[in-house]
Amino acid sequence: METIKIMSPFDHVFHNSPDVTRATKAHLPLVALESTVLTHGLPRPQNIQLARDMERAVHEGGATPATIAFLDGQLHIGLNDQELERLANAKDPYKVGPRDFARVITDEANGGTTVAGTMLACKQANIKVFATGGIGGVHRESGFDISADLQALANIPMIVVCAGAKAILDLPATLEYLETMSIPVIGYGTDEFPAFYSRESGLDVSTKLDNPQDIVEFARAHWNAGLQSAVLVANPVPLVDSISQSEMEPIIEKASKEAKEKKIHGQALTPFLLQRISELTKGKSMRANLSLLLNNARLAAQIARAWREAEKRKLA
Ligand code: PSU
Ligand code: MN
Repeated sequence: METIKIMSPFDHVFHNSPDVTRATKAHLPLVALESTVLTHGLPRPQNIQLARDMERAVHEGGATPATIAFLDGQLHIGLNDQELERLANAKDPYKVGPRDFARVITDEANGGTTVAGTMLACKQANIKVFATGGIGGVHRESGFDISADLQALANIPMIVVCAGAKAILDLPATLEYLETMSIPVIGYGTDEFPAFYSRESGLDVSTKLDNPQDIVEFARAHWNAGLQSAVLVANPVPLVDSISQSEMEPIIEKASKEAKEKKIHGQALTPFLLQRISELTKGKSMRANLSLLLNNARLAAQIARAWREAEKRKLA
């Protein structure tokens, strides 16, 4: 079926890569990947290595990866290797949430899109499945620092695969917010909400599901019921790379205290905490972070395939 393209004022900054265009036209499975993890979440050279590994994991899972980012104020849905490298080495890239779109466009700047920023781009590009590391949430340091990720999850209907919310956050408050905003939290093979570096948190998910087909069926039922919110899939970090909550907690407390003393707040807080925790664990937390990111890319590819299968059955 021919689709009629409606031009919007946003079109002149919006670019699908050739791979993404091909996959979209042929109704092949697509997985969006965020880029703040490259620009602000990981140091060089781990960031570019990870970006390539995540793309490969999605390919091997039978889907097309679409890393989303701003280059020179243009929003790219899908980056080639050269563009990935440009982003990973960009000087002072922006951290782009939804409120920063206009700024990065008018400044013609480079930027990594956060979970919320990536979801906004996915809405424009009509991508339904997205893999990240850990979503943002309610910070411990200030009850008013609530990530825009939660707003996006409340308003953009897609399946978001994460390893829980980042453990640096107030997890009970974050889960309450997700409930208030009618965002289902699916534990993938678990009843417990994973805590990013750790598989355990002592907190509940709203549903436990064990395979990609069931997740897709659940998401369809959710949207058919008239809801616009995302479905959050919480996929625990692989056991071999996980760190127990009791080992992580004193380290997170220490990093959090330092952030308060240094008066670090706003956009800088999450990158500061992630980096400080990596130093304090001598890189162990970063290994867990890399491992969970890859694990989420793999699961997202399976879900994207199940999504396309379900779409085909619906049309048949
Ligand atoms: N997951 C990671 N590392 C990261 C992030 C997620 O493993 O750096 C990023 C995501 O892009 C998320 C952002 O949207 O951190 C949250 O930032 P804030 O708390 O300022 O909203
Ligand atoms: Mn914040």
